[in-house]
Amino acid sequence: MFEFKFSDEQNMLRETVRDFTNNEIKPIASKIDQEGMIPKELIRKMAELGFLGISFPEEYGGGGFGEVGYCIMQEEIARGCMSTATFIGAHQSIGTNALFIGGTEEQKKKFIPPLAAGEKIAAFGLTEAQAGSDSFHLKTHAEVDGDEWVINGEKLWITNGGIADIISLFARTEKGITLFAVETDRPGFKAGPPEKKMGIRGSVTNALSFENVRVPKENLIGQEGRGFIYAMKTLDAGRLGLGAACLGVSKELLELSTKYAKERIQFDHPIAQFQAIQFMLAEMAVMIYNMESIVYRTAVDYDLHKDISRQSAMVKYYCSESLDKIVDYAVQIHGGMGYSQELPIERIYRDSRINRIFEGTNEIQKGIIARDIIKKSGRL
Ligand code: MYA
Repeated sequence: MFEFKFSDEQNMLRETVRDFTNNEIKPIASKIDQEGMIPKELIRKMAELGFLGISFPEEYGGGGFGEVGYCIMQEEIARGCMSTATFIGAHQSIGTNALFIGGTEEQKKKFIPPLAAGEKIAAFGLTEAQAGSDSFHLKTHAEVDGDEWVINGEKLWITNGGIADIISLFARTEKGITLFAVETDRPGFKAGPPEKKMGIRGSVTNALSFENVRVPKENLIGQEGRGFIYAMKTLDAGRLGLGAACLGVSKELLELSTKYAKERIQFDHPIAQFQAIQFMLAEMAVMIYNMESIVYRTAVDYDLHKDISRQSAMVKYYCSESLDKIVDYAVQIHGGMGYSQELPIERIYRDSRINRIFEGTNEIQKGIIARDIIKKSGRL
């Protein structure tokens, strides 16, 4: 018999993160949005609770909860604040995970513990002005000079770029795209001002420039020329975590919408009694059930070290498209109140839209899915 069931430990993790979100994140989520930053104090508290390295094995200072645990945590964090979920995702799921995926044993032992403990913050440096969807054609480059690599180039749209201590940086060398760990206190590194965005305003996004930035040879992560594969493998996990965050906020929206529909009286009846509203709630619930099913099925496979490239592209595509429909229904059900800044719905509406764009646009995800289907002659 196959049973879909979380362990006691996983349920406890969910409870812990949910309490934290209710007590520490929800009360300041609107402030985070308005002030365009996540308070250092909140980051410190999350670090203390082990949230910033929850997925990594304990031997590298992580929580040992794997991808399933990471997805549970991101679901609960996103219920309160998508800016905070984005900060965590950029730090843990792609920034640090790239070093974990590509690094040698020695490099993992060196770089992962301070990041998993949240003593240092990471960012993922792949995107450039002319290398967004076409990430393979990035131009940032690195040349050897004695015992060091010298890096030159510009990165764009880097989440956490302006607050990171370490960038997992993808640069071109003679042997192809290569991953480097670049500490941001090295001379020649500069972060531009935070971008002004439609949503996830508390998550900082910056352009970065590298002008003759020197790193020791040991900062070349894994094998020279293997960087693109490391980037793609990292994004496999990142896209899955993004799906989990979409799932969490969708659950929050369904709860808020149901509560409101039961309380709001029109034509002498709670609007929950009207079929037009019921159909929206039903569609939201169906999408959430589907999202939950694919997120955790894929997370289990990731923890079993299976290749999840197609599945995580499906998760990212389906969950972000569903969230957009769900948040739109939530606004509709709440009517004028859904459009007002008095409730969190308006902020969630703005925050949701990015999920169809970052970690690879949904058009790129469909391309990845289609290529795999064609390669396997239609067999899943
Ligand atoms: S990070 C930036 C995101 N950027 C992207 O996602 C870029 C999108 N582009 C691509 O994914 C690739 O360029 C595509 C590659 C797919 C188009 N595992 O021939 P190729 C190998 C292992 O397919 P291309 C961001 O936004 C492949 O076999 N290997 O290349 C973060 C081949 O190898 P070989 C793989 O045609 C924002 C080689 O690579 C994989 O150029 C912050 C080349 O491949 C793989 N998976 O197309 C986010 N794939 O040559 C924070 C390929 O040996 C999020 N290969 O045969 C936080 C969470 C959200 C919270 C929000 C609140 C709700």
